[in-house]
This record gives sequence, structure tokens and C-alpha cells, in this order.
Amino acid sequence: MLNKILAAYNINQATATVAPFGSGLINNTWLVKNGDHNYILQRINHHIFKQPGLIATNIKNIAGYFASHHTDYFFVTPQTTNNGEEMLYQPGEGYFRLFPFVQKSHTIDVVNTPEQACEAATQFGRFTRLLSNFDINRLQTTLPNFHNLNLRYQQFELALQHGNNQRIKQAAGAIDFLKSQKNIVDTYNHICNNPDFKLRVTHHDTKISNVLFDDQDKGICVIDLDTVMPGYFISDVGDMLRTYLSPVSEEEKDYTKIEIRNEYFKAIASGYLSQMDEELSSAEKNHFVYAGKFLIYMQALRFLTDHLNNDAYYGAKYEGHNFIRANNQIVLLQKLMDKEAELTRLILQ
Ligand code: GN1
Ligand code: MG
Repeated sequence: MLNKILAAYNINQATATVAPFGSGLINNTWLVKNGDHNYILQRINHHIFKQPGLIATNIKNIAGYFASHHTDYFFVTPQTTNNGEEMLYQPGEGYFRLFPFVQKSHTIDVVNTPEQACEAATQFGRFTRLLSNFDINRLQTTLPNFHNLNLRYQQFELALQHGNNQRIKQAAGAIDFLKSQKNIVDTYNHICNNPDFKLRVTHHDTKISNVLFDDQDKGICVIDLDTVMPGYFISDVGDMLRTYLSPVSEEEKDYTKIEIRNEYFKAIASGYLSQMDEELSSAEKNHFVYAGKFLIYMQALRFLTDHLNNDAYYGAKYEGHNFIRANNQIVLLQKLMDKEAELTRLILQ
């Protein structure tokens, strides 16, 4: 299968090596090495991204905007095939893209220092800021309702009605907790109706592995633009808080290791606000900690919903995998809420 794809990009199959790369849950990624040239090959999961062409359109339009307005921004675009296409469709296999591997760049999977958190937050803030005059109406919605918390709550309620009965019984504690925090959904609804909250070009997947670093550990740019869509800043800040504050990830089964680290919170805030301070309204800034609650709560809902739906979306590597992830996110949410007042003071200093 991969041979045909390499051929479409004029890569010599005899000399190239292909190895799985990264740890995403949705798309498949490989590192392709051929002599001095390295590439990242990606298969888009078209059961989830039902119109992969929209992703290509967004990348093309954003690339065009950077090329005419911010020529110094380093922007990684996919290579075209022999036929001049940005994506390669393989019947039965799906859609593939090939990116040049940026020389001397690297990505990291886990945030190890506040400096890395600050660099990443700077890059995500910078991306949105540089595109603040990009016409949001030109941006395609690649995943409708992706961060619509109302819809995520409705999907959770549907799973409670139609999901796996045994799992629903076992998960009673987690279900009750998430229901008890529904005020997080209410706040989201207020945000959607509040003109002080603006829709901007939003990345929607701000994990650390979506930032390219140079050999001095400075951020170069953001990558993985599949979910770039109009959105609220709470999506991007929220996923950074969700994934950088704790020393352990959503996969951790020992919940005592979950922790909210103040110095990482400060690093995210200072990096993001170094770019976005003038863009954000005071109402938005007042919701900086809420952003973390919003995203962690949504992820807990999504993992639990998937567990109740027999792991149809995320899949499971072991029995109860998504239940472990959901409970992990619930503990993270509780620990963030314990520190809400303290962290809010830090942001308003
Ligand atoms: C998925 O595939 P990956 O790991 O980049 C998901 C995100 C979740 C994340 C949780 C399209 O992202 O929304 O936060 O898993 N992406 C999609 O690990 O559903
Ligand atoms: Mg992604």
C-alpha cells in the first residue's frame, strides 16, 4: 500500500524507509527517510474528517495569506503529487499527505520544562494573532461542532439512554460527577451569546507535539492544521492547560500522580498573552482558568461517552481504556477546580 503512495511522490521505494511516527489517536503518521530527505506521511481518518478536501483548502488559503502578509512566518505545506494534487486518494485506504520534514526541527511528546510550555503557548498565540485579519468566513469547518460543549453534553445524554447498560451501571460515580458540573456547559452557552467573546482562527489541537522546535528548543511554528477552524480562545488555551499542567497524561492510571503545576500555568499564560494580550477582551481574560475547565470537562465527557458507546470513536487498547481516561480527566478537573481562585489571581496580577 505505502509503495504506491511513495511512487506518487517520486520517492524511490527501494531506498526509502518508512516507520510509524508520533502518538495521535485519530490519524496515522509515518516518518519516511530517503537519503538526505525526510518526510512526514499522514493518512487522514476520513471516517472522522468526512471531507478531507476542506482541510487542504484551509491550508492552501492560510499559506496564501502568510505568503502575502507575513513572509517571515515559517509555514509547512504538503508536497504535491506527480499529478499536482495536495492529497492522494487511495481507494479503500483513504487520503494521504506528505510534508517535508523541517531540517533541524524536532517535536516533543511530553512537556518537561515551563520554558517549553511558554514557547508552545507563544506559538499558538502567535498563529492566531498573525491571522487576526484573515477573513474567518473563508475558513472551512473541517469537523462540525468539534468543540461545541452543548453537543458533547447531548451526546453524553444519548449514551446514557442507549449505551452499554453494564458500563452505565459501573460508571455511576463518574456520570453523577459530570452531571453535577453541568454549569460548565451553561457558562459555555453564555460565552457563545456574549459579543465580548470573538471567533478567531483557532488551532483546536494545541498539544505540545503540534509545535515544531529548533535545536535551541525555541518554537518555530505550529503544525497539524486539520482542525484549524473558527473558534474561541478557550479551545486553544484550554487544551494547553489540559495537556501541559499535569506531569502525567490522560493515559495515566495512577491518578495520585495527577497534579496542577503553578509554574506551568504561569508559563502558558505569559507565552500566550505575549501574543494575544491586546487581542483578548477583559471578559475573555477573566475566563482563562475557565478555558481549562471547559476543555478538561469536554474531554472527560468525550472519553466517558465513548466508553458507554463501546469505544466506537477512540478505540481501546485494553478493556476499560476510555473509562480510565475519563476518570483521569475527572481527577484533573477536580484538581484544577481546587486551585481555581489561586490561578485566577495569578492571571489578573
Ligand atoms: C484526538 O488524534 P489526536 O490525538 O490528535 C482528538 C482530540 C482529543 C485527543 C485526546 C479529531 O486528537 O480532540 O483531544 O484525541 N481529535 C479528534 O487525546 O477527535
Ligand atoms: Mg490532531
